[in-house]
Amino acid sequence: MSDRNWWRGATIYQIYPRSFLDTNGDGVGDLAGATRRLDHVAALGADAVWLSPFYVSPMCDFGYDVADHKAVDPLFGTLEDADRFIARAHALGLRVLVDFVVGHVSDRHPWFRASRADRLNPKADWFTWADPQPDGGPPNNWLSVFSGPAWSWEPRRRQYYLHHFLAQQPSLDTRHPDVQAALLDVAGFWLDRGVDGLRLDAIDFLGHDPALRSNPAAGVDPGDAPAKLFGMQRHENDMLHPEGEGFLHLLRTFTEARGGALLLGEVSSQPGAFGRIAAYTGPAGPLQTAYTLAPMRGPFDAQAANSFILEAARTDSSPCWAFSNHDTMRVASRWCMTDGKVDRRKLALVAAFQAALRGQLCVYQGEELGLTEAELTHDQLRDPFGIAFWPEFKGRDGSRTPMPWSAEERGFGFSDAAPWLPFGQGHGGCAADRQERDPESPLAHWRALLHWRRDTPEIKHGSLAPMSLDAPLVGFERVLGDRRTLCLFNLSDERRTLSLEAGPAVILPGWGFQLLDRSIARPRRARAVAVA
Ligand code: ISL
Ligand code: CA
Repeated sequence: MSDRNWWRGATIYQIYPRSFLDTNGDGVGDLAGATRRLDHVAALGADAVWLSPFYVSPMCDFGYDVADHKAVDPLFGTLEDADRFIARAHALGLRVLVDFVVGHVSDRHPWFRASRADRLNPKADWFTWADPQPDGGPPNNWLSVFSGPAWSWEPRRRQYYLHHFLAQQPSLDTRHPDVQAALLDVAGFWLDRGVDGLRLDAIDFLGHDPALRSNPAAGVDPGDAPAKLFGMQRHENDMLHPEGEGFLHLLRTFTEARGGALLLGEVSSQPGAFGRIAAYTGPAGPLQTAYTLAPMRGPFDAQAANSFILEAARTDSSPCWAFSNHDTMRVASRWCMTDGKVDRRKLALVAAFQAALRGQLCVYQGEELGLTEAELTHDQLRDPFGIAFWPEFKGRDGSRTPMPWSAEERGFGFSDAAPWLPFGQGHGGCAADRQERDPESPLAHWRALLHWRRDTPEIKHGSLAPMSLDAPLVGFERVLGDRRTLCLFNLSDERRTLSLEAGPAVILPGWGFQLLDRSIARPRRARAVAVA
């Protein structure tokens, strides 16, 4: 396997720097803190680390509103701290991905400051500007993901500008050659500093109908609170337009010419997400891999698991499997509860299922500790998305609370000061140092799983053949050459029996899983990961 293919089957650990480790006592995690705990990431068995944005930003969207792509926000440190992070990661054998917010910038970014000044400046067309309707209203009915219209008025130009997210996040026109050159320059800046890949934010929003036609109306899914407004229309014209891929192809060509870099896309949860992942990551697609929040919207049952298995089996697609991240409810609270409490067996099963899939993995900080979604009061919320939709949707802060490193230390080893968000309920008891001493802990399971994945060629690189089993059993076989591993999962509390052609009936106890080597037809317990 050539070095350029290091990402195949890789596990990418996501660090949300604000909440990882604070080293200067201001209650906010920083790059020096992220660097200090990289040994935790390496010991877990990850291959790479993705750092959420740490660039200069007014932090209206906690860094996803970039005001200077080439400078570190003082809250997080300096450019030298970023260099030290990269060097330390490389010394530990970890690749580094940085977040690349290609679709928009902060309204304080010099590009937008110039563009908004008048209609004739050199950057006048770097963003999507449109005249008002005769009644003064916005040019069409497009909505922002974060609530309200996707258009805001700029009195100096007497025009509206497009923003798919906050009004403070004007959308770039990535079809404009000067914008493309400026973005490639940013990519080059970080590649020159040694990063190995880019996580590309919200790529489904890069293209829209050039005629700016309104979206057709649609029903709202009442169970999906963030869709309360956004889901009131079918997003036919404001996003998912093929032109959006144009810049991604340019970026791929650019990175390939520089020795290669991993491009990891973030695909929206609009219907057809996995089809789009195939289009982005298949043979003619611009990216190596992409993930979507779509699977995180529903329950984890046999039907859902089978649908993920079918997606993982597609040879025309290279998905990245993420079950938690900074945008969504933590997996422990979503899929792993029994009678209101976290069920360690379910945590282990979901982790094993994820780790056995074909493709790449994203593991979000704290997922390896089995952290639950924190419950915050309205006063404690910082996320504008949550503030806009409270109380139906409580936003994303519940997944962004600080990491508990030490059960005994003050501030759980995260910070000496009051943290920017409170710790989640019970998170102190889940601290990493406590789990280090517990061989049955979620951390121990995750370590075993990720090392097993790394050391088992058919799990890391093999094809995936779905098995047709009756619920509550689901399973698949991973195959590489003459190596085969059966991955079987019992999504119930009861023992089940299964006849396999190669051997005797196998009993799968509880919410457990076993891995079998068909050639020897007996359970091959995956080093300490099987749950009985
Ligand atoms: O599916 C969606 C809308 O249909 C959303 O999940 C969307 O893809 C997601 O909100 C995009 O998230 C990314 O971009 C945002 C930022 O706030 C998130 O943190 C980031 O992950 C704007 O930059
Ligand atoms: Ca700090």
